[in-house]
Amino acid sequence: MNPICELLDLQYPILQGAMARIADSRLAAAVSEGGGLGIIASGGESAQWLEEEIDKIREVTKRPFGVNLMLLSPNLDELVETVCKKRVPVVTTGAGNPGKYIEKLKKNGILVLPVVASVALAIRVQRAGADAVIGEGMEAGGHIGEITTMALIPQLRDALSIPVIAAGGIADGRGVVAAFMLGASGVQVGTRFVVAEECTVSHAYKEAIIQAKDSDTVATGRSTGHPVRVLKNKLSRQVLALEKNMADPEEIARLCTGRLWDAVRNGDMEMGSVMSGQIAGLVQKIQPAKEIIQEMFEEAEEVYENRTTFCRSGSTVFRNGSKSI
Ligand code: TUI
Repeated sequence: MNPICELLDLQYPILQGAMARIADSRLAAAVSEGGGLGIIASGGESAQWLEEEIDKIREVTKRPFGVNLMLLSPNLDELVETVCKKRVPVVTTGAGNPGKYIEKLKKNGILVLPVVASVALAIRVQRAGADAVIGEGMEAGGHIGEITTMALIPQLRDALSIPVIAAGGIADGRGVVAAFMLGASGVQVGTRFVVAEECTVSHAYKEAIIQAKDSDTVATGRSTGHPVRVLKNKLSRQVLALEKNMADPEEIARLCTGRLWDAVRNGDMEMGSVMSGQIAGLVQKIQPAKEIIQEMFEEAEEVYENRTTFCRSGSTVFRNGSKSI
């Protein structure tokens, strides 16, 4: 049995990325009902909003779900209280070191899966009692670290005894197989779930992801210490120009305030912050979340069966598959 399916009681070892302002109970419920782990993103939201979303997901699914705590949230203590009070099954964390909250969460019977962007932080959270880590490469959308998924996952695997889930650049069966070959026991997918039928973002946001090519994202905000991957547009060009001129980070922060909301709810694709991973170029159509999950894992099986041999004479492990060259 897969260790992530076992730990989280899932049909498929897939987590839905906790996208701030995007991942609400409607998307999370659809992913959980589809056999993965749906996650409600609390970044930018009030404790009351979170409480209502937890109630809503419990009304529509009996399957496990998670809540993400964005560690830069100004109301973080309140959000921690809420997840403990509501006894959510799983918490993921992002954008910081969750060390000091892990004990409290564990005492409330919550499984804790921090998102990490480096081996150093992963070792610290394992020591603090994390149940697994989500290693997120810089191909991912939103707030990112510096290391790619390809380089990060095997290094996490070697450094840790807890399971590793791979995130960043995964949107189809090939990505799933690649992640597992690097040592991951599960995957987390964000960008492809933005275009799920059940995702409540503006239609313009979904369309922008579907239209995007491989080179259409850029990381802005490196100078502020909080790099964020977004689709290139007028806002990203303005931010990069300010950064090039060594503008005051306060000025950049002011320019970006409320921009994610503008993209997500108002469909502003020019001056909104359209967070997206580099894999957007692979995302082709709007589909129900359940279909996305099934398609990814059916493809993963097929890709694994038909893998190309790398050994001239053919080893017993890496035989020629029917489609190999
Ligand atoms: O957190 C994310 N992705 C996000 S959060 C977000 S909301 C936001 N908006 C504007 C600015 C900042 C955040 C949008 N997307 N992914 C998980 C993640 N965590 N990626 C990278 C990290 C990370 C980076 C550095 C985690 C820890 C870290 O260092 C912590 C430390 O203290 O060592």
